[in-house]
Amino acid sequence: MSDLILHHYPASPFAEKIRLMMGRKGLVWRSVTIPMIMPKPDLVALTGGYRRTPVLQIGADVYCDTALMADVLEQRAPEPPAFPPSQKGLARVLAQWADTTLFQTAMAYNFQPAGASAFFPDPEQLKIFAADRAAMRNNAPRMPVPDATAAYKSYLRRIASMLEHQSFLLGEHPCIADFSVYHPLWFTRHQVPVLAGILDAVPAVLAWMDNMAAIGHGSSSAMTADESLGIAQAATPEALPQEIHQDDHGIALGQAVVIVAEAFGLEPTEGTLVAASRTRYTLRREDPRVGWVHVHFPRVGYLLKAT
Ligand SMILES: N[C@@H](CCC(=O)N[C@@H](CS)C(=O)NCC(=O)O)C(=O)O
Repeated sequence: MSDLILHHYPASPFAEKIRLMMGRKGLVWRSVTIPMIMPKPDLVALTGGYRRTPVLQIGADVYCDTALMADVLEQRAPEPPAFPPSQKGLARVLAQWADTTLFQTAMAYNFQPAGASAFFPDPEQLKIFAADRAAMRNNAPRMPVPDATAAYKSYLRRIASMLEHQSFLLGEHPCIADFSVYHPLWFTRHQVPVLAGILDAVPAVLAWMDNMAAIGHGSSSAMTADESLGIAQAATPEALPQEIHQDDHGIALGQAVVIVAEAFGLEPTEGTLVAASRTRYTLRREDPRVGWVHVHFPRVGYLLKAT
């Protein structure tokens, strides 16, 4: 079986979600450190444009977005399950709320001036980072800090109330909702500890965070970007599963397409559409440094267009 190769950097909250999911499943994985800001030439050689963090590579298959990576990990290592059988829909909806609304609110709080200068003590570095993220948001302003603070406090109380009678958000075991809700809070607690006092009002959340942190990251070993590109070059994409082709766009398989995230990080990925299942799109593309690869995106959160 090909190695799981995670392209990420230590301070990435979404990467922390996947690192913990791999820990929960006791997986062994390879770790490629990528830059926090553009340019990311090695990553983009694999994805064809997509630049967000993390990206999961398995041979010549490249998986974009942690929602899709969670499904891939579940298929590869079904035990223990990350999707509670009786609450799959609820778990996905809660995870999606956390990956969007909770994440954006928490990051607006985390990157208020005190957090930003603690995270980037060098003002020049902070300026470069802020410009990169502003471009990713198409220069839309972040939520004002007082509004983000108020909303974050409300969300933390809601999370605390879910933990009143159970150890994890939807029961006695961590599921996809826990991993998604955890990562923005992890950033507050561990990356901008100067702002972590906001968590003191919700001790049940802090105790749950301790339990989440105790899951660990499984077993990883470092790999260079060049090595990972060589692995893609030497591999052949996995055969696509025989799933029903769901055409919602009037685009046939074999057509040239472009996929762009719905919001935040709008770098397009171009290729040939080779699969459009109920849950994901797959593009086939060739790059001089990696040969032919399949790049997979979830449907939710991404726009598909014919070129
Ligand atoms: N919906 C995406 C969101 C990923 C995301 O926004 N990641 C942040 C970092 S945690 C990012 O890409 N920031 C810019 C960068 O790393 O270049 C996912 O679930 O993977």
